[in-house]
Amino acid sequence: MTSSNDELASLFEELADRLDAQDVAYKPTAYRRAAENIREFPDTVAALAETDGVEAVQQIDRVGEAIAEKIVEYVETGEIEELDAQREALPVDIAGLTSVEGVGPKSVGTLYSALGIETLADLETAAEDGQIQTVSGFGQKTEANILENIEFAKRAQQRQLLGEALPIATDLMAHLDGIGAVGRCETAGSLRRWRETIGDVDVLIASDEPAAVIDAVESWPAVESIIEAGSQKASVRTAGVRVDCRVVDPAEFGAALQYFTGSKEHNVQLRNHAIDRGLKVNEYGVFDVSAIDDPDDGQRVGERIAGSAEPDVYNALGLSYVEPELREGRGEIEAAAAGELPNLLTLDDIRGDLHIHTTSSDGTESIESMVAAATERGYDYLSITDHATGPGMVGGVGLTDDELESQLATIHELDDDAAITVFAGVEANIHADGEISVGDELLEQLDCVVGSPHAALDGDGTDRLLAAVNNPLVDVIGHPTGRLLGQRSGLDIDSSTLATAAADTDTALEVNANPRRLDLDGSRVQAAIDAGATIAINTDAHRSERFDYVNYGVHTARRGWAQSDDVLNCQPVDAVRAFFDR
Ligand code: DGT
Ligand code: CA
Ligand code: CA
Ligand code: ZN
Repeated sequence: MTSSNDELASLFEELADRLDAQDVAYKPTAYRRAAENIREFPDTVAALAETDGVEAVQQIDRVGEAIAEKIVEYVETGEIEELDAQREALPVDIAGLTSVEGVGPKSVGTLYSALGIETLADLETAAEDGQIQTVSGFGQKTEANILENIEFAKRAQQRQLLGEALPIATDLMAHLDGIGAVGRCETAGSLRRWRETIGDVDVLIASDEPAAVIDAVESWPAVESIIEAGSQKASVRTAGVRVDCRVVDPAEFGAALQYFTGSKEHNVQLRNHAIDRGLKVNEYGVFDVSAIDDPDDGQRVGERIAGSAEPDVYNALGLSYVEPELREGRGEIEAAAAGELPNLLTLDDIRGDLHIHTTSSDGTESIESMVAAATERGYDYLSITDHATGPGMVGGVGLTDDELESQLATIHELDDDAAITVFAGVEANIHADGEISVGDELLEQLDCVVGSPHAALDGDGTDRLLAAVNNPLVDVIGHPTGRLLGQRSGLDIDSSTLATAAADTDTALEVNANPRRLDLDGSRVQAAIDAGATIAINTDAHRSERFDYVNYGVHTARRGWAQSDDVLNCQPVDAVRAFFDR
């Protein structure tokens, strides 16, 4: 199987980390930059290496002959000799160890030499025993931080990004779709609720022929190993993800779908709501048990009043249908009972994107190309928000104020000819002190100013973001916490305080739709909306294909109870312009 760009890039990042751990100069930076461009390359680099060889691979920016040779070596042999040698020289779980916030490759090298730490478990034991603080360069405070952050890293290691799990689930569903024995088939669990990370993928299949369905699951080409296979259930592993498939009776499919979608909290509240009404709800149906002496005596007791269709399960309990994204036990049962659930926005409500990049900074397509793609999608408007120079911008990425000024003129010219409205914008850095990395005079001329934190992403960020929200020239706060799922937790923020200020100053808070970010997350969106703030759902696309990420943003906003009138880029262009001007 051909390696994806992502896998290939990860190898060079691992090599960079290992060299860094041994204090090798320059090379790590070169490998990291190459990795970044490999990851973003529009075609499959491994395929290119296979067919056209070393020279062809060198067309990738920052990939020189030495790196190109390693790519070809990997494609031909499945190994990179230098990486293997480095793995032997430093036999540590570098990805695991560096996933602990505050532990970089250099610390890994030092801790290995001083204490022989190879794994996360070693690190935890050493920190608990107070050994870390004895190593030169590591104080008591660092040790305490490591202990605190290791929990997050351990949990993150066991969960997959929604963005990785969803395509896998979609592939399985397509496979099952062609099987005669398969009736209705739906994903359940956290994936159906669009949670940003997934413990495992759950799939439910309605069928009267479970054996044939289990066979079909086992014959899914993506299966790497079969964890267990029974008469009604099969669990398999693919690409590091566990997939649980359950076959259920079509008459009970709706109840099973409700039960296995969760969340656990939602189901507990739903069960209590049912008991209060003399009803029983479980994975087999909703049952009227008012005439039954012991409702707990068996699963299918009393009169079945719902089971085959999921909406009937809610309706039989006197509730309006609760969308999966709302099922987190955050007040949705009470709202459903009162008929006060939000009318959630949908993908069709999105009219434009207010945060994207082009070749002027670190994007891979021209402004014209991004505008054409947005027009093709049926958008009414697009904001061009290339990076301004500043901290967190590696390798000279980012525009100076002068460059931004000339880009602004170009965009306004383009806007005159384009079929859609093109806003001239910028993504400026919000420094640790809350200052913005672009001069006021220029910010005033731009239509759309996105301010985002890019560096110094730990500790409490409320005051820092408040300063930006209160800056009248800032229109949108981009990826407010700066978290990267599974990598860093980002800034702590008091969502309500921030949202109240954002509502007062007409500043939108972003849901960054990149599946590595999904920042704000659902509960923060809910807090923001409760405080009256406006949300913007942006992809931060660095190439037009990534406009598709908007779907992750929409579902994340739905997890935060968002309706279309809560979202800036669900509004017509004049309303958006007026919002920018306020
Ligand atoms: P995950 O996989 O950790 O991302 O989260 P879920 O929500 O997909 O959880 P999972 O796969 O363990 O189980 C799927 C659903 O099945 C879960 O959301 C609710 C239901 N469920 C599982 N175990 C229990 C339980 O012990 N009690 C209740 N009420 N529901 C459960
Ligand atoms: Ca699950
Ligand atoms: Ca499961
Ligand atoms: Zn951006």
